[in-house]
Amino acid sequence: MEQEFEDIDSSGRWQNLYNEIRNQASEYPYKVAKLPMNRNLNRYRDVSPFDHSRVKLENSENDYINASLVMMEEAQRAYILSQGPLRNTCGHFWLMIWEQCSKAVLMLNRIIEKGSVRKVCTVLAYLRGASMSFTDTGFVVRLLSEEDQSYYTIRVLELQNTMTGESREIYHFHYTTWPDFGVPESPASFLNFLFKVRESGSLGAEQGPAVVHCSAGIGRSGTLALVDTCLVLMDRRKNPSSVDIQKVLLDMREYRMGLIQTPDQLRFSYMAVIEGAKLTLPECSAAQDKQIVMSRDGLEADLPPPPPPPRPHLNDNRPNG
Ligand code: PTR
Ligand code: PTR
Ligand code: PTR
Repeated sequence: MEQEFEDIDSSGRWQNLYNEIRNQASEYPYKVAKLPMNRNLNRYRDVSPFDHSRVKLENSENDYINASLVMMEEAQRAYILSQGPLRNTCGHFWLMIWEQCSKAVLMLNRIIEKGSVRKVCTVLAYLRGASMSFTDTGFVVRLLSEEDQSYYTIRVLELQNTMTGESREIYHFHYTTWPDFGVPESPASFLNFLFKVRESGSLGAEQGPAVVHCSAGIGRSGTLALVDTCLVLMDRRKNPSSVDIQKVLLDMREYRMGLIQTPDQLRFSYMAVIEGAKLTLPECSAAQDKQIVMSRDGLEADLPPPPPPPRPHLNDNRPNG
């Protein structure tokens, strides 16, 4: 994979490769997204969930939400990739999290993007510290704790279903420095975030799928899901070099359109998988040296020490998080 990466770099082929992937990606119908009654439930006209993999709300008159279930069977990973909730879809968003038994929300967009304050609203009301009621679907969200790091924040939220009186704790992992159509500052910082998410157990097969969103839920969310799945596959297969990033991306695009939005996001995914494999695959002996270098230059250098888990009893010890 590293050789492949260097070859593509030296021949300047990222744009071509990205175009090829776009051309090869399957197209499936997304008729429900386009129904007139669902028009104002979509953030972008050109980003719709395919009918076959859309997440359906169960306890709602209209079952539509702009979110897709991405199932990577061999890796035993499932993710819900979603658009950033809109003012009028926040209640649906929490309903989905409840019904799908998700343990975490991974938010990869910044609060203000392209200077648009409008994107601030919505799900982020809890950032202001208050509890927030979503009366249309009957949920209340409270902020229980918050740990700020230099480029991400981990929160624990209480999600209460007012219909039943039950409450659950939900992690909110917020990557605060990844611009849309851009890449994170380094593979090390991104991997550090991903490993935090894994440690929480939120991506484990025993949980409902984690909800990953950015603004459209395709560029940055696609990058995270791709890197995570590739690293799981490299770990599970006897021959890690058989993992083909392009093929995994095409597999993922069967479930949601447009995953990875720029050649540079594709290139970044390669770098993150290559670096991540060095950190997580113990059989590579070179990995050990590299890990030390990386933790000095990459991880520890730009990070305060990791926070204690927000709620110890939530932090289970399942392998592979
Ligand atoms: N729908 C617009 C588009 O397709 O470009 C973009 C948009 C819509 C952006 C709503 C933000 C919106 O947000 P909010 O309700 O979060 O302010
Ligand atoms: N029509 C929008 C645009 O091109 O700006 C759709 C869009 C927006 C697509 C953001 C992807 C975006 O990035 P992400 O999926 O990372 O939020
Ligand atoms: N804003 C995006 C764009 O115009 O580039 C919206 C988009 C979404 C474009 C999906 C293309 C998409 O699919 P694909 O990347 O497979 O062509």
